[in-house]
Amino acid sequence: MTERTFVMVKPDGVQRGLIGEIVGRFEDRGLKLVGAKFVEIDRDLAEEHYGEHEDEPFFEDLVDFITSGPVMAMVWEGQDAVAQVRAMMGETDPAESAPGTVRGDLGLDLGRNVIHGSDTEEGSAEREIDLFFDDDELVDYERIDEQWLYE
Ligand code: D4T
Repeated sequence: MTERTFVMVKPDGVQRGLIGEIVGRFEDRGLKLVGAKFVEIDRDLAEEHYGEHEDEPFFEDLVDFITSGPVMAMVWEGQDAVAQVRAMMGETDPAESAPGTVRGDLGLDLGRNVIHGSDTEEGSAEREIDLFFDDDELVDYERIDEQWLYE
């Protein structure tokens, strides 16, 4: 099923110059970029985005980190995009992530895990896309390789 997912290169990924590497992986896979913005997240947005973790001991550090510098926020579209992006990202902890995944190739530490992608829970991707993007910031278009990507 064609769906959209929210992806963010976190401040560590931006500072380490990994935006191009990460975008390239999703492009090569055949996913389609339908929205992108390079922004600094304010505390309110960060707290809302990570609301499910507000009672966790790591919550304050997490909000500090995600607001510490610019992030690259994106929406990617494709067949099973949510699950495919999660698989390509690796585990939450880079140390437990398989080589070949973004975190398994590009990270070492749980608190600096380079990338965020919506989880597969029903409605998560839509909620996050709405949090970061207005409808008119998302683009409908066809990529010329679509007939070679999908049967
Ligand atoms: P995000 O949401 O950042 O893409 O990560 P995940 O979806 O893979 O994992 P998560 O929501 O469980 O964790 C959010 C964020 O919190 C950091 N974290 C997590 C942390 O600093 N200490 C911890 O013990 C955990 C579980 C890392 C990712």
